[in-house]
Amino acid sequence: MEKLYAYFHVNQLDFHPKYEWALGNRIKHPETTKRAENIFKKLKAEKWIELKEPDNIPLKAIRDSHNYQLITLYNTAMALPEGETFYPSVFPQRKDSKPDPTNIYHAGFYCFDSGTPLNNKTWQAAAWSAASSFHAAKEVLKKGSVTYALSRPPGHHAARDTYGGYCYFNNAAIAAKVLRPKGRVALVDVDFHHGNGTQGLFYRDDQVFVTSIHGDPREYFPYFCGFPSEQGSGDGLGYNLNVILPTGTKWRNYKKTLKETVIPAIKRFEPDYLVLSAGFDTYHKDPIGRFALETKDYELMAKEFSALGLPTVICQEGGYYTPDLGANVVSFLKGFKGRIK
Ligand code: OKP
Ligand code: ZN
Repeated sequence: MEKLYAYFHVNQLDFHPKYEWALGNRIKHPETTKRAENIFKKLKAEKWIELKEPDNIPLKAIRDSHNYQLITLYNTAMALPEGETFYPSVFPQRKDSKPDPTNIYHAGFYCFDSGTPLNNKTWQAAAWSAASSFHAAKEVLKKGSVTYALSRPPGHHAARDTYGGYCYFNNAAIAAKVLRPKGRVALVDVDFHHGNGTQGLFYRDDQVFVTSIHGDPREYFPYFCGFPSEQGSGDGLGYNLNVILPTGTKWRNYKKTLKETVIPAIKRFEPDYLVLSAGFDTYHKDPIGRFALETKDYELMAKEFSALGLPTVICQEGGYYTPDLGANVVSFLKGFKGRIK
């Protein structure tokens, strides 16, 4: 059997978000480097997985998904003194504001939450995270295989012009845009949270079908979107599918939704490629997500996607119960064994 390629660069570890707010309490930031380290360690122990260091990402590939103001802002953050972190505290209404992305104090214009800090290493980590998914997609384009990107920091909340939800560059969208010129792409988001950034990036696109399964946005982050009524617009109408599952959902019901709703919708779209936004904050022990999946369920979930028989890029998103994160990722990747070439 050939090996499953997993992409990761050590520079992704240089960024350390410090804290975020939870009901007025300053809590340790959940998106730690320990997450990636735990995944890396577990991948390394699997003989059938080959770790690959990605090349740099061309700026063009970032610009395909993000505008120059957002890119400029991260550049501005690079000039912050070592150890200094910027948390926006002013979030203007978008109408009539005159933001300047070379001024770090204007970051709130481009940001939609208070848990996604900027410092002089944000660009580096986010760009190498994007490089991991970019090169994972390039490999799939070349070989028609299945690859995994250990994309940390995650990406699915980042839109063309905004960041938030621990996300800076939309890694999965960047992967999808590598594949898009060669065929139709189904992008499936199984993170506990709605992939608002991804939805926005492809909302008017009929060549990329975006579907997300998540907790109720009336109760959980990102709160204001992710509803089934959001179905795309213009050419993209009918190419966006949001599915909300109840708090506490276990594999039995998750599977039912996959089999009855999500997989049939993917098949109707007749995609040539599959991109997965693979979040593991659906885990029963996750401190942020509120579903109740177990380690073995991730392999079963992956088998449902693997059965589609599509060239596939798997991008890491959330998952905050660090001790079991690597095991959950390996379980998921096992579902694709036998599809590796
Ligand atoms: C990122 B991803 C908890 C607050 C939650 C934002 C959650 C971001 C999730 N105290 N804040 O995994 O989709
Ligand atoms: Zn999440």
